[in-house]
Amino acid sequence: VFSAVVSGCFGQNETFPTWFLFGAATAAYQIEGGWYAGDKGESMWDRLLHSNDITLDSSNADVACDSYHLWRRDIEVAKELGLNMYRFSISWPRILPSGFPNQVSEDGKKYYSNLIDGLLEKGIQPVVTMYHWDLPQSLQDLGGWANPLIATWFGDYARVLFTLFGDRVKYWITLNEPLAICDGGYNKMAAPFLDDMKIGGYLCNKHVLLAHAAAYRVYEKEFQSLYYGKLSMANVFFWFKPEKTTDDEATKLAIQMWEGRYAHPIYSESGGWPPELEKILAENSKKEGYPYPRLPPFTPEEIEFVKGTYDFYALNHYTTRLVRKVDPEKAGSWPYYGCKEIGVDFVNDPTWKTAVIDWFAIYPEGLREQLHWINKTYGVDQVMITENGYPDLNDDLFDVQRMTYIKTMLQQVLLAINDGIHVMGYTVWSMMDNFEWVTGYKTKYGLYAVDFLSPNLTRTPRESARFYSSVTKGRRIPK
Ligand code: BGP
Repeated sequence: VFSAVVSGCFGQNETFPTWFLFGAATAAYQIEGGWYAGDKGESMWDRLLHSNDITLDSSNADVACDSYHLWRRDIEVAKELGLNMYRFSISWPRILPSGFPNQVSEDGKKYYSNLIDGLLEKGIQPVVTMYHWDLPQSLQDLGGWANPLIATWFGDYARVLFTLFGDRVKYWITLNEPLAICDGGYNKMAAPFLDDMKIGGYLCNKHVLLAHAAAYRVYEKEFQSLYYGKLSMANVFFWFKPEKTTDDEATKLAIQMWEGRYAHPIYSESGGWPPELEKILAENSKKEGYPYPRLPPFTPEEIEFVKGTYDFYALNHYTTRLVRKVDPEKAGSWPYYGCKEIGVDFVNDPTWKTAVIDWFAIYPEGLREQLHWINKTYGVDQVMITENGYPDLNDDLFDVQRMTYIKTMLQQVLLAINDGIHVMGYTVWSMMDNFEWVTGYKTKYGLYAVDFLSPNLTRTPRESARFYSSVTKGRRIPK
């Protein structure tokens, strides 16, 4: 209250509120290794990379950061950073080797239980992602995210997790980035690496939403009154701005295509697909002679089932792009399928700097603008930034650009809080270098560098880690 009064009377508050969560994130397949340890089942990423050479450095994540063995060191790292929250994911096939709850792995149970207890002992809240892309291969063999039964399978898996860990985990992220699961997985960018966006990808769109909702409803009905946890699905979005005023309408549509498709069914008052987008996509499939609309319609019961399944908005934010309206025929198809559907291209503002990856524009104000958009559009009063980070290709410990990126993003978070948006926390991707999907170990995002050639995969703090720990300790951004 005192800080609110001070900020109200004397301008901007420069410290983060006492309840604010400072975190860093990782994901099971990217760090754990131990791909065949204990009785773990095979995941679709295991299968994909054991049988194809598709990563930039021909690598896979059989060992990765070996967090399966080195989890105690990971907890120390989180502590050194002064985190009060660590976001990690549970590997579905490590807990349920067959994909189904007929057999719960003792080994998997012990592994995550130890990790959660170890974090809590150090005063660090676990924020647990239930699915960060490593689907049991057994379920992929049954059609994976294109099979409507996956909503039930995911609900059953969720029940196992809530039963095992619900007494200790208060923040759950059901799915990480449905956009990457569907638009990536069915557009040859991620496992299962299919080229089937127009049918499989859009089926996936509906099923991820139903699966998320199934997990949310299980918690609501069977666990909420016991554990009082908070759940959400983490959406990844570029923030979009028009290149010129003539691109305003195209930008609104782009926001619907990449943000609304996954958010409108959950957060809007009406529920269901964003109407304008649904119409355009249905016309596109008609034009091609496909008898069904691209976005599979929800029944009225499904709309109600999905609507309102959130306790906060979980946002993975990395960058901002300018939208240019173009002829759909001439639109590019990168980074995600969809540009051709709605007739847009993405461009960089020439005044913005970029990271090593040329599409990764640095425009920190975009984060605050996106937080305002979410708040205004959906009236959500709590948002957690579940990922934000800076890619680089070199191993340098003196990572000034990453440090500056995090600093300027945190400044925007503080401004948003001062604007009255309840930002619950901020999470750096990533706590340490790891296996970055199709770029293998080439792209570095870590606050800590990992020496992948050393026998004990040494974790060493970068300059950005020192900076971030000074923020977490002082709860303010050093000048
Ligand atoms: C997010 C994913 C993370 C991580 C990060 C960096 O979208 O949730 O798992 O990989 O992006 O992505 P990339 O390695 O594709 O640059």
